[in-house]
Amino acid sequence: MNISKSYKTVILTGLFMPMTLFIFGVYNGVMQTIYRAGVIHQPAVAGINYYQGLTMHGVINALVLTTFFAVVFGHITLSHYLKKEPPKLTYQISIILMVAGTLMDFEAMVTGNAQALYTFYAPLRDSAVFYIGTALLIIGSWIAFFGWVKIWFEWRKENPGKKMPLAILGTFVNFSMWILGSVPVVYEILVILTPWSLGLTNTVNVPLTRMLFWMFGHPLVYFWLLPAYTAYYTILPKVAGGKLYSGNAGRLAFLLFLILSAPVGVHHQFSEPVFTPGTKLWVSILTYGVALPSFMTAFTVGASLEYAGRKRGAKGLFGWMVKLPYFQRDNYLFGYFICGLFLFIFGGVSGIVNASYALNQMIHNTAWVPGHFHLIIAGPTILMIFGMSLYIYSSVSGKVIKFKSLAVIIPYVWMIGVALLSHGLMAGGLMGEPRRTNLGLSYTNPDSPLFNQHWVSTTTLTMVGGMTMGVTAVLYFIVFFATALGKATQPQQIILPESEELHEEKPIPLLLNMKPWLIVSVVLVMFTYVPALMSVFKYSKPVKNQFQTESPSNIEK
Ligand code: HAS
Repeated sequence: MNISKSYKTVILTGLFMPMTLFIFGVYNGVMQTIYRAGVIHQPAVAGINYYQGLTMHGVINALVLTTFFAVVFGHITLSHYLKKEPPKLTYQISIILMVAGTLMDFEAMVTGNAQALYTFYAPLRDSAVFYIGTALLIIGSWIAFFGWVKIWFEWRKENPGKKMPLAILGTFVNFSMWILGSVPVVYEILVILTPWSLGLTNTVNVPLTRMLFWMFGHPLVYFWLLPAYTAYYTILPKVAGGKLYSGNAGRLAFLLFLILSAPVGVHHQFSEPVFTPGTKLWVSILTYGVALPSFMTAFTVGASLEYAGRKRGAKGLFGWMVKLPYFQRDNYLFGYFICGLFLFIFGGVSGIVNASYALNQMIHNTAWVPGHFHLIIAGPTILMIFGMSLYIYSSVSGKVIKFKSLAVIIPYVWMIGVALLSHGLMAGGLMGEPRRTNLGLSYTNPDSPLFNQHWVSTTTLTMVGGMTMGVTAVLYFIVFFATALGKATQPQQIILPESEELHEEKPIPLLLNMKPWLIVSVVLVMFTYVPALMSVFKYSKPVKNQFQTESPSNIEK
């Protein structure tokens, strides 16, 4: 599909700007591993302290890059399948809010006025600039979605009886869940934290803010994942040389995410005394439930890959794994997808460990948790962003991808880096190594009375992984920016590889209508959070306490 100039500018800005900031995100990630391995025994390097760096790392990588990419991928998906552009006003207002919000966040983080990490837990306090910037970033992404809904209804009127394409269902599920989860955090930010930060109120209800954050925080993690799932179902089978094993299974998986992603945030708060055991048990059960659509995906995507491998001449039980197009210059996307899937197996299994209340007591707040989530965020999420950003930038700008051979090997080296990093973190976590701690000041500093030699090897392994990822990211930046800054020599268009379905499946009405699923989703959220909210108000109250990241002492006293 041809593309208007303004839409093209919005899409390219939505890729170029966060990818530029990602340089800071990556730098601060590598620095984390160096501090923690005890190579540096200082609270700050180059004017950026440990928590400031960790805040930049989390906010840029997990909030900014992922949100921009989800919006850009949504634009491309909707326009590719519906052959329409969303209303200009929506995509322009959306990008303006997102860019303005991101610049505000960046300013606050660079100047040290936002150091409370990507979870911005009170009573740590960030500047109002950071809070408002974050709200703008989120609200901007909603506005893009409203534009897609409009063109979807237009298309449906023009194409009566046609099914919603699976990729659009994936995108709509993702953004419906996103809105459901992000309304509470926008409330937290604008109604509670911003006035508190400006000094207009002098107390804050800490458990309430944490609960509102995690009502958002869990849908957020699936918001990172679902663009990758959309690509696994609708693009990967094609680039693997096969077909999608079952479209209905894909539809069911997405719809299950819609009802189960939002009500499970309390599983991040199992250790908090404010919730009752009943709420924790209920959320634990739902958490096992939300693993189901991922198990289904493992089966459907696995079957699609097996079909592709057999079509390529594979024999025997596992021969298909060898026949897949791993290192092909003209099919570089495959590597980004398969490496993400491989890492996700281990990320998913570790998530299931976390979901058990009893096992969670062992690993909560240890390095195991970042070990778990790097296997997913730095796995399928970032690898999909890497691969598809190159693909989209090249097709929309008409610029040929530079250093293609490098682009082919990047995902494999990155995968090795992530595996080492996460293995180090998880092994350390099982020995009690804390997360979110500058270990180099104490536990991995031989001169400190707190020195713990058991954590030296695990943090060193983590650092080797982190450095491998850092070097690979630099290679990726070379490919991406060389492509982006090159000359346009090809037609500029919106185009996606489109997988066919293997079977002509009977349409199932329930899988073609999002409405009942949306209703169940809201009911489950109420069923979980009304009792949770009642506990919060029963067992906690607003306090005057305030802390700074550098010191554990209460500033109020
Ligand atoms: Fe999680 C903490 C439970 C999935 C991200 N998680 C986190 C945090 C993040 C995060 C960021 O119950 C920390 C937040 C913080 O800062 O405190 N998580 C789960 C469970 C799942 C899960 C049960 N998490 C994710 C996903 C994330 C993510 C997805 C990001 C995108 N997580 C938890 C819990 C905590 C937690 C607790 C709190 C811990 C604490 O105490 O703080 C499940 O949904 C996972 C299901 C996944 C699978 C894997 C399916 C495998 C597939 C690949 C197949 C491969 C193929 C290739 C087909 C069952 C689909 C084969 C071909 C070849 C050739 C090999």
